[in-house]
Amino acid sequence: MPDTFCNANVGRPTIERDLTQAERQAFAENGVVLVPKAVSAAWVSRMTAVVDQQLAAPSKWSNDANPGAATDRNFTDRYLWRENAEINAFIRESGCAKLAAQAMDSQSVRFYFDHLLVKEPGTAGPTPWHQDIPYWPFMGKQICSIWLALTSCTVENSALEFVRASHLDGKYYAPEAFNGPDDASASWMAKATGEKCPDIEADRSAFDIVGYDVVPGDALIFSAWTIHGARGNASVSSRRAAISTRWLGDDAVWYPHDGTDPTVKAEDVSVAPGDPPADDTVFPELWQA
Ligand SMILES: O=C(O)CCC(=O)C(=O)O
Repeated sequence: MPDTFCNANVGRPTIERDLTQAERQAFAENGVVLVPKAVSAAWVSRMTAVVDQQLAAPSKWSNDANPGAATDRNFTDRYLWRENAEINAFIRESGCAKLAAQAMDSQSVRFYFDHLLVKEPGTAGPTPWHQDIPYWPFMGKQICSIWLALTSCTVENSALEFVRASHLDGKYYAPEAFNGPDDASASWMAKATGEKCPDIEADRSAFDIVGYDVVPGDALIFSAWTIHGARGNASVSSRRAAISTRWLGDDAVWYPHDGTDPTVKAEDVSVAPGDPPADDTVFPELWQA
C-alpha cells in the first residue's frame, strides 16, 4: 500500500509507493507496466499547471501542430527541468526516480529529460508507432520512461498502446516525427539510423498489442526499446495530457550519433562516447539503492 508522508522540502503531502513484485515482473516480461496511483493528486495538479503555462508560452524545444488552438492541437514541449522549478521539484521529489530504478532493477538512476505531451480535443493525429531508444544519444537496456497521466483517457482518446515484449526483439527502428514527415521542428531526424518500424496499423492482429486506459496519477513505465504509439484524441471536449520523464539505469552509456534529439549534444557533456553518463550537471543522479 502507498504510504503518505510530508516532504520536508516542499511542505505538501505527497504519495510515495514502491513497485510490487508483480509490477517489476510485468515490466521485465512485457516491457511496460501500468502503475496505478504512482504519484499524488498534488503532483498531478502542479504538472497540469506547467502544461497550461507551456501551451501559452512554448519553449524553444516545443513542437506545436496548431499554435494557440483550443482543439485539434498536437503539442509537445521538452527539456524544461533546468529552468522550470516545478518540473525540477517533480523529478527530484515525486518518487519517480525510485520507481524507474525498481522497474529496471537498477542500483542507481540518472535523469535525462522531461517531455510534456498534449492532444487537445479533436486532435486527429496519432502518435506514430515507435521505440524511444533510437531518438536518444544513449545505448543500454536499462533506460526507461515514466509516462504520467495528467488527464483521464481511454485508448480511443489517445491513451498509449504497446507491442507487448517488443523490447526483447533486438530491433532498432529509425525515429519518426510525431507531427508527420513535414514537421520542421523534427528535421534533426533526417540523419537518423535504424530500419523502418513495421506498419502496425496495417495489420494490428499480427502484433500483441496492449493498451491502457488511465486516470490522473496513473503511470505507464516502459522500456526505451518497447514499441508504442497512440491514436488521436477522439474526444470533442477533453484534453489528453501527460508528462513523460526519461531515466538512465546502470548499463546506460553515452552514444552520441547523427539523428538523435539535439537537446543534449556531445559538446554539452563531460563524458566520452561509450562511458556511463556520469555527468552530474547534465544527467543528475536522482536515486541510489
Ligand atoms: O503521449 C504520446 O502520445 C506519446 C508518448 C511517448 O511516445 C513517450 O512518452 O515516449
